[in-house]
Amino acid sequence: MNWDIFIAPYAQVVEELKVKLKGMRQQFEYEMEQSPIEFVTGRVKPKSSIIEKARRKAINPENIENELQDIAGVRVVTQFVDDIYAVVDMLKNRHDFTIVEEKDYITEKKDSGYRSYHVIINYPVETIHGEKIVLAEIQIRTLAMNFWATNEHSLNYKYAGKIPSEIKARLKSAAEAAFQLDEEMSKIKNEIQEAQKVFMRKEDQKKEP
Ligand code: 0O2
Repeated sequence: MNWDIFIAPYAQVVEELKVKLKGMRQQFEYEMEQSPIEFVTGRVKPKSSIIEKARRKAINPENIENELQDIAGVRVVTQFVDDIYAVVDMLKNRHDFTIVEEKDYITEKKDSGYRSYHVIINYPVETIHGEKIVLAEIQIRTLAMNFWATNEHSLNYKYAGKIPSEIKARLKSAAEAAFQLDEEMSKIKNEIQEAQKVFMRKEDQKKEP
């Protein structure tokens, strides 16, 4: 298998999805005061990680395309947990790809403490040989979830997947602290919005003759 030829459609999908999702963010900024999308990143899984994951999951090299869902991956980072679900709803309303699976690791966090919402899509990409349907993964998470996951991911890399149990326990409690921060920030935002509404109503009443 020629690796460059194999990976080219995935690289194309990552670029297209980044443009589209960044476009959503831009549109929100033009039309509203704030966007549920803070930033968007994307990457093609490196060859060594694809081979390692396929081996770990006992995937036949012939089936990598159909069974490895995250060779093309984009990440949407939001400020608040509510924003994650707003983004998921928007993804569901789109017609340029179909959702094949959803993994809600927010209501059901992973053992490590990991929280995020994963949407797996079938994305039709145009190649020089015609249309090709490619699997891609969109990870949607808050800034706090992203901070935790980025750190935990680098530690996992540093310890070659064998993080000492004491550090694992501390990471789990750090994940809870990050989630509590998310909840507290949401409460503060909602209370401020409520207070603003009451203030506006009172201002309107003052103007009435
Ligand atoms: P990378 O470097 O991000 O590409 P799995 O069996 O869990 O490895 P699967 O079945 O594809 O994989 O499903 P999952 O767990 O829904 O999605 C895997 C991806 O989610 C990971 O990709 C990570 O990006 C992220 N993820 C899942 N669990 C954790 C976790 O505990 N900590 C962190 N930091 N990220 C997580 P890769 O292939 O691991 O790596």
